[in-house]
Formats: sequence, structure tokens, C-alpha cells
Amino acid sequence: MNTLVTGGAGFIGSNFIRYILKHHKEDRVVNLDVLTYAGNLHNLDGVTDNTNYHFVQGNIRNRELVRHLVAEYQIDTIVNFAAESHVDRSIKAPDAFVETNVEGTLALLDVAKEARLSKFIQISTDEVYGALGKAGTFTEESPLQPNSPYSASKASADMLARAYFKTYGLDVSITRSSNNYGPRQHPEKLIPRMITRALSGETLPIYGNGKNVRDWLYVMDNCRAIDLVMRHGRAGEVYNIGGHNERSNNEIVRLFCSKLGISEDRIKYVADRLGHDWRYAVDSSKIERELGWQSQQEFLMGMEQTIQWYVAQYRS
Ligand code: NAD
Ligand code: TDX
Repeated sequence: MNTLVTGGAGFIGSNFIRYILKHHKEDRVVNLDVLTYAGNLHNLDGVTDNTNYHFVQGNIRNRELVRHLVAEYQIDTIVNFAAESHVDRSIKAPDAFVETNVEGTLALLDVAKEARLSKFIQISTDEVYGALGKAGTFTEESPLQPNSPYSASKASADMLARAYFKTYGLDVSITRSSNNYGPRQHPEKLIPRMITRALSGETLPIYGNGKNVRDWLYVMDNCRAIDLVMRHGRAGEVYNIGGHNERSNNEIVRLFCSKLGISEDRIKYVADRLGHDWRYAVDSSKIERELGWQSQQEFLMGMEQTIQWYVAQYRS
């Protein structure tokens, strides 16, 4: 396959490029990334010598550029990771979220339609379903009830992707994963933020009472799922991808204190996030049944490896 990966200098995109180049040696990957504050070319260290990999700095909203790349590299598939991805930033300044997540996705869908690409994968999130109470899980049939400007922009992009399938017959599949963890995540997000602050002697700020629950998924398990959807997913379908790993923020931060040997006195409860979603939990039975996917990474082991990776980065 000749795949245009957008946002490949970010956390999940860079792990996905590594996954593809390792497992599909005949594939060609073009990485289109504008390099916002969240893009980091070091996330691709060791990949750049691979002759099947090409990096292009540019914006997904630039239709001319995307058209040119599709023609030049004979692209057959687009996997759209590019996004403004941080909920707290979307609460302070939502415009960029609409520009990239909505208008950018529209531009890519348009070019994919014109060029009659064989596959378009929209990387979405469980946050489009809103928040759960103590019980229940999100299925692909759960209503879209986004609560933050970030999740509203992602839900809008999903609706455009669905419309391009229904109206123009573009072969679109959407993945909605839960919270990813692993190497190469930007330090604004909970897990790297807590590890790096713990290492540098700072306080560990937990929003609200810390009882909010996230369903943690190892990033390479997500990459394997996206790869399966890209090759075998059905057109017009949504696939949820979850970690079966629900943990409160308190549990996560206390785990770091114990693993890094620091006192829980460093935890500081701070003002809650506005509209803070209470709980996410994802039902992945559709992708398990249809594509034979299972999350493989055991949580404590994955977290241990993740901590070690950030510790090594911090020390180097
Ligand atoms: P990230 O913020 O680490 O990376 C985003 C990348 O997109 C960056 O490299 C950035 O430079 C690039 N980018 C931003 N705007 C662009 C534009 N206009 N044109 C080209 N490139 C642009 O994000 P991430 O955590 O890797 O998330 C990737 C995707 O997965 C996003 O679509 C996000 O909504 C989705 N997602 C993330 C998680 C998670 O836990 N991180 C969970 C579910 C879904
Ligand atoms: O300093 C913090 N303290 C804290 O208590 C930070 C950064 C976060 N939190 C809480 C808020 C959330 O309940 O931790 C939880 C996780 O926060 P984030 O890492 O910001 O992730 P979340 O808001 O759950 O969204 C993530 O998962 C879904 C990604 O950032 C999204 O891109 C993805 O769609």
C-alpha cells in the first residue's frame, strides 16, 4: 500500500508509522505534518533512513499540496491522525480545533474523493460519545454527545466522513479509541506530564477529586487495530478500540508515585477541568469479532515500560 499518514510526527501517528514500516516492508508511507507545538521529528528517529518513508511539512488544509502528494506518490490510502488533540487547549482557544479537525478533515476527504482513493481512515476518539456514569460502555451505536470543543470538532469530522461515504461512496472507516499511553506522547497529557513532573521534583496536579475514569490502551495495540481496519475494515463502518483497562486518575498518579519512589504528598488537587467528562469505557467487541483484534499489552507491564521510556528520555 502507498499510504499518506497525516500528523505522523505526533504521538500515535509516529508509533503507527513505525508499526507499518516494521510489519509491511513493501508499503510506502508519506508523512504529512505541519509540525505544530505537538509535532516532533525526534518521534521518528531511526525511521528517516528507510527509503519507503518520506516526510513532507505541510498543512492538511492545503488541498493543492495534498493533491500533489497523492499524485506524486501514487497514494491509495489516507490515514488521518492530524489534529489539535488537547482538551484543555480546546477549552481556552477552540478556533484551531475547528480549522484542523473539521476543515482539515474536509479538505482531505475532498481530495480522496476526487482522486478516487481506495481507503480513507478517520482517526477519531471515544470522547465523541460524551461521558458515562458508573455503569455501561460506549458501543458504535451510542449517540454522539461531545462535551468539549475538542470532542465536538472530532464528532463533526466523523459526520463529514460518514457523509462522504453515504453521498459519494468514498470507502471511509472510522476508528474511535480510548486514551492511549506509551512512548512519544506530548508532555501536556496526563501520563507524561505526571512522570516528567515527578522526575523534576514538581507537584502532581490532579483536576477535581481525581475520581474521573479513563480506559487506557497501549499505543501499539491501537496501531495494530488501525492497521487491521485499514486493510480489512468495512466501508462506512465505525470501529471502537478500547483497552479494557479502566483506572481513575487517582489510581494512575498513585501508581507513578509508588513506581518512582516519591511521596504522595506531591499530589495537589487543583481546579477541575470545565465540563470534565466523568468516565469513558469502550466496548471493542465489534473489532474483536470482525477483525480478530484483541488488546495484548498487560497494563502494569505496559505502564512500567512507559515509565522507563520517559525516565530514559528525561536523563538523556
Ligand atoms: P498529537 O497532538 O500528539 O499529534 C498531532 C499531530 O498532528 C502533530 O504532529 C501535529 O503537528 C499534527 N498537526 C496538527 N495540525 C495539523 C495540520 N493542520 N496539518 C498537518 N498536521 C497537523 O496527537 P495524538 O495524541 O497522536 O492523536 C492523534 C489522533 O488520534 C488525533 O486525531 C486524536 O484526536 C486521536 N486520538 C488520540 C487519543 C490519545 O489518547 N492520544 C485517543 C483517541 C484518539
Ligand atoms: O494535569 C492533568 N491533571 C489531570 O487530572 C492533566 C493533563 C489531566 N488530568 C486528567 C484529565 C482527564 O480526566 O487526566 C485525565 C486524562 O487527561 P488528558 O491526558 O488530557 O486526556 P483526555 O482529556 O482524557 O483526552 C485524551 O484521550 C482522548 C487525548 O488527549 C485525546 O486526544 C483523546 O481523544
